[in-house]
Amino acid sequence: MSEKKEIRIYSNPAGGWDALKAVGEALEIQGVAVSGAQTLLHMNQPQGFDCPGCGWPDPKHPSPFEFCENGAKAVAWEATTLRCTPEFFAQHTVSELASWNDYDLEMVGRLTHPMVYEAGSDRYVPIDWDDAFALVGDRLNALDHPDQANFYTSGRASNEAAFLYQLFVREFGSNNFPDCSNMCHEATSVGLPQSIGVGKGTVLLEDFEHADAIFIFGQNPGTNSPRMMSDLRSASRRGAKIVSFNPFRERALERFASPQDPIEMATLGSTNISSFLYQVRVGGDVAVLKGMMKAIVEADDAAIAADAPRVLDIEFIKGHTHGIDALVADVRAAAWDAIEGRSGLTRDAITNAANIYMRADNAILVYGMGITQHRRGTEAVQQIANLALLRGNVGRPGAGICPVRGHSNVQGNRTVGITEKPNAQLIAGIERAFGFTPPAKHGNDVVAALEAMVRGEAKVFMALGGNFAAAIPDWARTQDAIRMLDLTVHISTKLNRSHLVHGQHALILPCLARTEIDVQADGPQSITVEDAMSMVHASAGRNEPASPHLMSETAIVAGIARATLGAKSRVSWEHLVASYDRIRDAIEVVFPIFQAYNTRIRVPGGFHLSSAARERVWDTSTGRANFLVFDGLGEDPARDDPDALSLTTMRSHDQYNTTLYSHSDRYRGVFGQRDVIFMNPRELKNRKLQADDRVDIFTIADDGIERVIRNFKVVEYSLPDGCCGAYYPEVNPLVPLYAFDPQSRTPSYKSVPVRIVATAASSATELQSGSENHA
Ligand SMILES: Nc1nc2c(c(=O)[nH]1)N[C@H]1C(S)=C(S)[C@@H](COP(=O)(O)OP(=O)(O)OC[C@H]3O[C@@H](n4cnc5c(=O)[nH]c(N)nc54)[C@H](O)[C@@H]3O)O[C@H]1N2
Ligand SMILES: Nc1nc2c(c(=O)[nH]1)N[C@H]1C(S)=C(S)[C@@H](COP(=O)(O)OP(=O)(O)OC[C@H]3O[C@@H](n4cnc5c(=O)[nH]c(N)nc54)[C@H](O)[C@@H]3O)O[C@H]1N2
Ligand SMILES: [Mo]
Repeated sequence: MSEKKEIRIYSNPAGGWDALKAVGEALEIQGVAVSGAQTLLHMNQPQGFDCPGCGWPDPKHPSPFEFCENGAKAVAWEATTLRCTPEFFAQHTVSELASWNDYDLEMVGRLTHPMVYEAGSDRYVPIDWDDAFALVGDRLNALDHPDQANFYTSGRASNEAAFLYQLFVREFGSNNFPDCSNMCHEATSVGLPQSIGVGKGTVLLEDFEHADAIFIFGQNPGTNSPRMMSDLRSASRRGAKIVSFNPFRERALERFASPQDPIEMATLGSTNISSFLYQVRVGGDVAVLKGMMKAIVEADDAAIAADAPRVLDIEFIKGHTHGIDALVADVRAAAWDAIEGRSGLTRDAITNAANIYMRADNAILVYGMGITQHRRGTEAVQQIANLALLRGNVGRPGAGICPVRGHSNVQGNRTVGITEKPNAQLIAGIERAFGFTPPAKHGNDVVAALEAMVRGEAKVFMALGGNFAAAIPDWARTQDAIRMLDLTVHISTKLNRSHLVHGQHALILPCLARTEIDVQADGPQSITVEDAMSMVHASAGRNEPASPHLMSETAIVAGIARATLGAKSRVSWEHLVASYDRIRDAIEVVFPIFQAYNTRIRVPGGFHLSSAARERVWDTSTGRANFLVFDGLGEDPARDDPDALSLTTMRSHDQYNTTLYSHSDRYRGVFGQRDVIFMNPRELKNRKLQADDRVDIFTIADDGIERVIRNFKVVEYSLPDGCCGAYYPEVNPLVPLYAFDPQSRTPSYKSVPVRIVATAASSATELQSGSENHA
C-alpha cells in the first residue's frame, strides 16, 4: 500500500467517523470485507471469541457491536485472505526477505505450511510436521544441558497452550522462560507483590462506574486499549474527574467520540476525557507521585491543625499498612523545586492533581508502559501503590490500582505457570498432577536469555508466538547472537523479522489463530484466556482455518514434547490434546484457584480469579500492605549531559507491537512514514534544527559502543523540555542491553539518553535512497 507521506495536524476527537473508516480500510486491505464484518460480530460475545488485541475486559452486557477500531484491525489482520505459501518462499531467498520492511513481511499473509530453513538455497522449504517435531527433539536432546535452550512466550497463547508449554519445558528440565511480560508489565508482577501482596491489579470493570476520580499515568488508551474509552467516557459524563500524565497530549486522553453513540456521531460531537492532561517529562512520574503525596501530607497537617477531618485514611493505615512513617518522612524531605525540575510540572499543577485526588471518595490509579519501562520501573509502580494506600483506595468499590496489561492473555500465561521463577506451590502442583519433580533453579528471563546468547552459551531458541528479534533491545548485538544459535523455532501466524534473524537450523511452525475453528480428536475445542482484570472466560473461533495444514498451538507443543521426551514422559500428550477439558482439569490440579474450571468457564462471561488485596488480605512479608520508599526522584540518564535528551519509544495508532497495520499515526498527525522523531520547538532551536530536517540519533552509552540510527525526520511537537519520542520497534537498536530495571529486569525502553545531530548532507541522500525497505 502506498500512503502519502505527510505531517498534518489532526484536529478531530479520537474515535468517531475516522475510526469506522479505518476499520473499513483494514478489512479491505486484508480482503475480508464481508466475512470479516461477520467475524467482528462474534468478537467479545459470550459465545464468540476473545479479541486477539488487548487485554481490556469485556462488559457484562456487550452490545452487538462490541469491538473497537484496533480490535477490528487485529481481527482483519488474522482473518486476512492473503497467504504466505511454499510457492512464495520458493521465490524469495531469506537474505532478500531480510531487506523487506516489517509491514511488507506480514502483508504476505497467513503462513500455510510448516517450513524449514535450507542453507544451500538460503530458502525456507516445506517440511512434514513429524519431521519438524523430530528435528526439534534431536537438537534439544543433543544439548549438554537443558538450560542451553530458551523458551519464549508472547502473551497471545491460550491458557491451555501456555500450560502445556511450561509443562513440556519443565519436564525437559529447564525454567528458561523469557516472556513478553519481561519487556512489559514485569515491574507490576515484581513491584506490587512487595506493596500489596499480589502482582496484578485490584479493580474490576464495574469499579469504573463508581470512581470519583481516575488518574492515568503513561498509558494511551485510545490506541492500545480502545474499549477502555467507553468506560472513561461514561465516567467523564457522570462527572468523575480524569487526570492524565503523559509527555504527549494523546488525543484520546483529551476527547473522544463514541462510534457506539448515534447522537455523538450524527452531531460530530465528542466527550472531553481528561479534566487535566499534564505533560510530564519522560521519567518524571516518580517526582509527580512524590509531589502529590507531599501535597497530601501537607494538607493532612493543615487538617490536624484546624481540627478538621484527616486527609489520610488513618483507620486504614493503622489497620492494614506498614511503613507510613518512613514514607511521610521521605515525601516531607523532597524539595518542591527538585520535584518541579524533575517532573517538568509546576507545584501548582501537582497540587491541583493532589486536590482532585483528596476530594475523591474513590479513586482508580491506571498505568501502562510509561511507568514500567524505565530503569526504576518497579519502584515507580510502588509509588503508585503508596498513593493509593494513603487514602485506602484499595479493596473497596470504585477504587484501586489498574495496571493495563498488554497482550490479550499475557496475564493468563503467567497464572498457568509461564515464569522463570517457579514457586514452591507450582513445583508441588506439578508433582501432584504428573508425578515428576520439575527443576527449582530459576531460569532465564528476556535479558538473561539475551545475555546468554551474546556470551555464546545458548544453543536453541523456541518461541510460542511473538516477534522476539524485533521486540528486544540492542539489535546489533542481540540479533547477531541469535544468528549464532544452532536452532530457532517459531510457532507463528505470520511471517516476521524473527523468521529471518535465524539460527543455523530454523523452523517456522504455522498455527491456528483465535478466530479459527479448532478441531481435535474429541471434536471442536474452546480455549480460555484471562483478561487484565483477572476474568477467565472461554473463546472459540468460527472461521475456517487459513490452511488445512495448520495445527493448534496446543497440538504443536504436544507434538514437540512427544518428539523430545519420547516414551519416558510422564505426560500423556495426545490424550490431553484430544480434549482441552482434560488440560483444564490438569490446570486445576496444579493450581487450586482454578477449582471447577470446566464448569465455571461454561457460564457466559466466565469467572473472576479473586485477588487477596481486593479483599484487603495482604500476602506480603509483613502481612500488611507496605509503603515503600523511593530513594531520590528518579533516574535522569540525560541530566548530566547538557546536550542529551531522554528518548521515549511508543506505539503508533496503527500498529500492534511489531505488527504494522500501516505507516500512519493518525492522532499524532503523521502519515505514510515512521522514521520520525518528535521534538519540541525549544529543543530544536537549541540544536539549530527545524521541522522536516533529517537527524542522526546517538545513544549516550556507558560501554563505549556506538549505537546510532540515521536519517530520521524531525517532527515539531508539543513535548516537555529534555525529551523526545520515536516509534517502537524502529529505534530498538538504540536501547542498550545493559539498561534495565534491576528488580524487574525490564529494558528501559522509555528512557534512553540520546544525542541528536543533523544528518550530514552526503549521507542523508545516500541513506534516503536505501532506507525505504528497512525496518
Ligand atoms: N492497538 C494496539 N493495542 C495494544 C498494543 C499495540 O501495540 N497496539 N500493544 C499491547 C501491549 S503488549 C501493551 S504492553 C500495551 C501498551 O500500551 P501503552 O502502555 O499505552 O503503551 P505505549 O504506547 O508504549 O506507551 C504508553 C504511553 O506512555 C507515554 N509515555 C512515554 N514515556 C512516558 C513517561 O516517562 N511517563 C509517562 N507518564 N508517560 C510516558 C507515551 O506517550 C504513551 O502515550 O498495549 C497493548 N495493546
Ligand atoms: N522500544 C520498545 N520495545 C518494546 C516495547 C516498547 O514499548 N518499546 N514494548 C515491549 C512490549 S510491552 C512487548 S509485550 C513486546 C512484544 O513482543 P512480542 O509479543 O514478541 O511481539 P508481537 O509484535 O506482539 O508479535 C507479533 C507476531 O506474533 C505472531 N502471532 C500473532 N498472533 C498469534 C497467535 O495467535 N499465535 C501465535 N503463535 N503467534 C501469533 C505473528 O507471527 C506476529 O508476527 O515488545 C517489547 N518491546
Ligand atoms: Mo506488552
